[in-house]
Amino acid sequence: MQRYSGFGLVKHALSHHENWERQWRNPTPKKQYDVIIIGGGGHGLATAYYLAKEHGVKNVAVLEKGWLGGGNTARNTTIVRSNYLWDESAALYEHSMKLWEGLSRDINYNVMFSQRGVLNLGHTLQDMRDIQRRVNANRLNGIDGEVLDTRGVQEIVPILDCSTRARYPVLGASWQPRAGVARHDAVAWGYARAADAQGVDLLQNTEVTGFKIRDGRVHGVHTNRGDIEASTIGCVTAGNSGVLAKMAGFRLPLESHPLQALVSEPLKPILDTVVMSNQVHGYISQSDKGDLVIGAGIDGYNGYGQRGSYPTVEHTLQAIVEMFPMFSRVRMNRQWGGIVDTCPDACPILSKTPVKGLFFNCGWGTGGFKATPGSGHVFAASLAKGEMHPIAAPFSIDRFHSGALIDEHGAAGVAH
Ligand code: FAD
Ligand code: PYC
Repeated sequence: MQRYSGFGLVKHALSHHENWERQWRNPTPKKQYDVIIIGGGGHGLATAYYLAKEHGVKNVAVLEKGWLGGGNTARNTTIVRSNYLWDESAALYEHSMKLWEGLSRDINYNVMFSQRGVLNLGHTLQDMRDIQRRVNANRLNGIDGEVLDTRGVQEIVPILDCSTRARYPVLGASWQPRAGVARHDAVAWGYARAADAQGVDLLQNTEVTGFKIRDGRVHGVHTNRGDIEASTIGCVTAGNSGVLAKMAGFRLPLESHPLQALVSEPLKPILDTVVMSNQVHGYISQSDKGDLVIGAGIDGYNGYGQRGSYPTVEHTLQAIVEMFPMFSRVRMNRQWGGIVDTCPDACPILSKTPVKGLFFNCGWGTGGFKATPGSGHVFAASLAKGEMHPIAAPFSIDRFHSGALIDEHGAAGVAH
């Protein structure tokens, strides 16, 4: 990490950014790489970083049609947790959680990972049964979790309306203390800088427009900056994955939906944990800047516009005000949307494809930010070895033929 003297800091603070050191190079694309990663979001950048660092595969390019992190990675609400129901997903998200716990040190970049805990509220007897079951399953998998009653929830969040007057009274919650939030763009920038330092070429404004496929094997890509060869390609394009699969000549069981979020004006510290309610249908945390970070479900229609709609905003704020009446006079500052790719079983796809050498990492839907380190780590191992890593293997597209689906609709939470 670059060190500045006190004088250097003052000079740079007043310099309007002239002569600031670039965090990564802006290389000209080579004609050939060993591995191409399509998509410069967190998952693609993490994949490139671990490929270079852990597998010694350094002749790697990340091709990003826009700017690094400009997809869902820098548009999400940054909730990180690993309290998923089934063994396969618990293993994947907990692998990620452990990497989160050492990430700032590993990539030498402060990703502001804050383990402030996540509450998933229960409002009905069935919610509480599901919570009990999920927490039991989590504990069997060595994942921290507790079932709280109404009083336990109120102690953690005194400003939540836990009264019996509430339309959906709070009967309790699952509580994962190691869960929390992180700074999303720092995650993209941190992985980008670390990958670049390992020799990875980060190619922005480079859009993949087609694949070079011969005899059932991939040989490279067509881009708006010319053709680039590679015999191993990882496609990590989130909401656009269906479009890329079509270019490669197959279909994936994905739907692309807008998912939006909004932030309020900054407030003094008032909420020091994350609260999610599937039933009332909203979730909220407070950023270190003080804004309330708010979201809810996907927009019901399919689309590729990185924008949302008024009805979802209104519905989301109704839910938040219902749970936190004291926020009714807070003003909203900004709203935005991303495009998420949802799978029928609310689990991702990490898989080989019908085209040899072409792998897909997608279908994270509304919940992939938390998986960024783990997904990159196991996907890199899969690309390096040509075989899916054991943690990734259950998420193959074969499950849609075999029927071995992993239904995580319950744990996927509010946004589904
Ligand atoms: P992205 O960051 O979307 O990266 C994919 C990249 O591929 C994009 O940059 C795109 O430009 C690029 N690309 C696409 N097509 C091409 C092409 N043809 N050529 C080159 N590049 C291409 N998850 C959580 O865990 N917790 C949350 O709290 C949470 N909240 C969310 C809130 C919102 C509003 C949204 C939208 C999502 C949320 N998510 C959350 C989901 C999470 O953001 C995503 O699952 C995750 O960021 C996906 O990361 P990625 O790197 O796969 O995709
Ligand atoms: O997966 O925890 C999650 C989440 C929260 C908001 C959007 N996704």
